[in-house]
Amino acid sequence: MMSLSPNLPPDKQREMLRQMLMIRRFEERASADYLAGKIYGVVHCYIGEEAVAVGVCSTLKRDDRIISTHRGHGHCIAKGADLNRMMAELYGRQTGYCKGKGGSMHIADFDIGMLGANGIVAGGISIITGAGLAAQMEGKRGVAVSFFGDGASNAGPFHECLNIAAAWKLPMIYVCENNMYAAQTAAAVTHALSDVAAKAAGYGIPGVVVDGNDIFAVYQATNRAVERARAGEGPTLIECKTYRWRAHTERRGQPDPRDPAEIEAWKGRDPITRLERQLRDQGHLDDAGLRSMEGDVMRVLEAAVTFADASPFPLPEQATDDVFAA
Ligand SMILES: Cc1ncc(C[n+]2csc(CCOP(=O)(O)OP(=O)(O)O)c2C)c(N)n1
Ligand SMILES: [Mg+2]
Repeated sequence: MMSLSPNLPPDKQREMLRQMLMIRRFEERASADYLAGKIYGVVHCYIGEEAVAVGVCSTLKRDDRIISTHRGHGHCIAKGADLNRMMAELYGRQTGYCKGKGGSMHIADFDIGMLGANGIVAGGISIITGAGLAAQMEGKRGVAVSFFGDGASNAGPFHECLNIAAAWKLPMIYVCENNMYAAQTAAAVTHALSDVAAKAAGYGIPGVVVDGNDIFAVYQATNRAVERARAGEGPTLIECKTYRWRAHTERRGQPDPRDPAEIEAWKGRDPITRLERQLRDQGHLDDAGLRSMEGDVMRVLEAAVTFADASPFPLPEQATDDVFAA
């Protein structure tokens, strides 16, 4: 069952589907190219969780700010990052977001309010709470969104930031992507509560649980939180229950202790198939429309790969350029 679609124009709903498809195809390619040795560093795939990034970011304006995690491609794409520069960064090229020296976990684009992926679990929560304070001081009704995992919700920054954001009524939306695991550890091993959202009560702010594979449920919960934040009423914690389809990172022989039956069951709740079916049922999408959308996504992706592959690697003498401290 999918929640009722909000009163969104069909064009916007199709755009949400297109963005989810873009994330999935981008990562399928990134995974294949990583295993083929064309991509360096570490790649953490978001496949299966696409409805969270797209559902949340679809409620935001360009000037609103978000921060991401080590699993950041979905957030980047949903906030409008440039696919060419993203792929070039994964390929380690000069034309990438970090001139090829950062890789997957350091992509940022301040022009679109994307303050960065982050390899430090929970590290982004503090940075974006500072951006929430900045938004409050700017007085332009901007909001700031923190994406983080179930594992990160056990780390100090989560608690410190929710506390101060609640006390100062910062225009924050804390989005926990509860995919039930932190690397190899099941959430049940390290959480006494089954709902991360319940922790909001300790800070006197609303905490809501949503089906993170239902894009409209994510959209509606975020929209309410954004309205509350823009009205100066303070932060909300939204817990999106979801699941990653792939192992923690892309690596040959990467252990995945999860039950294959559990993985299959979650594939049956594919957020993309669910939205596609709903759009078809409403008469907003047909076979030709879907084919053309897939074609567009693949064209953008292929162009990004071609761009990345044709770009130069950074030169040895550029190794310390843009390094501010060592
Ligand atoms: C401070 C810190 N501790 C440990 C790690 C190693 N590490 C990387 S990802 C990860 C698990 C994070 O789990 P979660 O927050 O649930 O995010 P998910 O990977 O499930 O999206 C860990 C422990 C790290 N990167 N940073
Ligand atoms: Mg997790």
